[in-house]
Amino acid sequence: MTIQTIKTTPYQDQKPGTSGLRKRVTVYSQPNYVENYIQAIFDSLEGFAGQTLVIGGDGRFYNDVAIQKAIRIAAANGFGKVLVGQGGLLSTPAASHVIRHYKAFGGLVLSASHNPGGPDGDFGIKYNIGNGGPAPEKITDAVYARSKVIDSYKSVDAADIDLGTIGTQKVGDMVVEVIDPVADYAKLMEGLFDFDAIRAMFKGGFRMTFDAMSAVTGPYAHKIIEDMLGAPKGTVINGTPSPSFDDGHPDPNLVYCKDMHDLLMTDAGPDFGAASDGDGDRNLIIGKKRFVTPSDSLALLAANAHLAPGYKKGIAGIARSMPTSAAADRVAEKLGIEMHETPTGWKFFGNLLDAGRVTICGEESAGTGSDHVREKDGLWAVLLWLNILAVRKQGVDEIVREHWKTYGRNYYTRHDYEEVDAGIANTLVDDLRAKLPGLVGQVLGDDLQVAYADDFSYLDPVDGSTSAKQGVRIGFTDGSRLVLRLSGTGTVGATLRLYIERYEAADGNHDLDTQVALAELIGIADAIAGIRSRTGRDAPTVIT
Ligand code: VG1
Ligand code: CO
Repeated sequence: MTIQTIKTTPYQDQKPGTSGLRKRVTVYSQPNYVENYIQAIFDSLEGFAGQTLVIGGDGRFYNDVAIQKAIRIAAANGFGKVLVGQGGLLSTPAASHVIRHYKAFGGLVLSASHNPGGPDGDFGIKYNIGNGGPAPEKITDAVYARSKVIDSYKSVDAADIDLGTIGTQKVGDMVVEVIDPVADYAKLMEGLFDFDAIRAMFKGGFRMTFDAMSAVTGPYAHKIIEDMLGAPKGTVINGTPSPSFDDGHPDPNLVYCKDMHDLLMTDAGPDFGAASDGDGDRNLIIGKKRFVTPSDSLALLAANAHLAPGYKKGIAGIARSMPTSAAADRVAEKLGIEMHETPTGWKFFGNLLDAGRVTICGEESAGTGSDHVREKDGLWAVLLWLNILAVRKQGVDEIVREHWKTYGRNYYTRHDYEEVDAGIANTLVDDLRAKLPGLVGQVLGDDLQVAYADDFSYLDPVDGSTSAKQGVRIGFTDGSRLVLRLSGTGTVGATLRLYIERYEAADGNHDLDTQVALAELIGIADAIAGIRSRTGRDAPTVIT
């Protein structure tokens, strides 16, 4: 094998966002764009000679091309072994598990998650460290710095690997093992949950629909939900991964899963509906006539986790991203366990999980997970819900209502304004930041008094690092909250996210329509930030 050192010119835009580097396929297919970025990652790491690297992706367009490049660059840089999912597939949580299970040095997760795919869609590359989780900012900052000055990368002159056949091949001195992407993950799930109880529930006539959105979760869901848990064939829909997600938008929310939602709202619909995103780390949960917001789902899963064998000893603590509603905080308080508020993005949970300070984590964006891996995990959340339903022998709606009667309800919504002009969005946020000190103490709307107004800064209690400017928060004395931040995963213009929350006590009214319950706060947010006047939009692009 000849190791080649190939001259290259750096790009200035390879800055990782909330979750890896996401760009249009048209950007990624520029000369050496992939090569530069992967070499910049390896240049920012130490001690991987002879070690194992895991590679897998969500099967989107360009996955196969990028994987072959990644394998050659890994071989030239001295990795001893690559583990790659058959067909290049590994869901993000499964990749995290494979890294941990085989004690790999790290992994490359090739995905742009919920973003659309295809030749005109998005692609993404994320590096995960040996704990199975996304690289912390210390590493992503180093990768970006390196990418701006890189002048060569290493590769080998080897043929493509056959990704279709399970087994061992060689690229020069490096071993490449193509593995079943589902097997190890399925075994992990079987150890965490009461499969017998869930099987019995399906046998008793329980009906569910799982929408894999033509993305990576299909093979996992077919195997676990239909084959292992005995749900009837057809329970999993859109279960074959497609490079363009069958021209869909693999984001499991009420916009892109509207048909399923509408079906669940009818008497004839199934008992339970669920979906996951492009790379399988997000989840959507809908019971018969009851949509469960991700923030509520986090609180409910934390409160009921002990019903699953994997968590029967209880949970050590809970962490949620800052914009996620405070519903989980009330559960932590009642259980007498630690509660942490972190910036957006799973990378901030890693230290807390590694230190054993939290067991369950979640984000308002439909991500929930636990210490079983170091990523959010869509199917895990679905299986924990099924486990809880099977043990409690109640429907989703009943369980949710009981939860609110115990803890109160955090009405919650997120309004996204997508593809806003980046200049306008940045000015909007800057102007809002400048206003914050003057807001404290003011009474807005009828009688909402501002208790605090700041730009969230996080001090990691484990490694002492600080992450500033993580989103504007305006909190009111009654516990209501407005949060505004710019997305770090979009690829065109800027996406403005406005998060709105209001607490209604345990004995309060839990039956309001969410948008109605939050109308006053939504109006206040617009008045302070001038979202509609500045963006020229009269409504959000997506409401979740
Ligand atoms: C979004 C979500 C965030 C999530 C991230 C990655 O980030 O808000 O909670 O961790 O996507 O999810 P942003 O910066 O666009 O708000 V995934 O499933 O796309 O890897
Ligand atoms: Co995802």
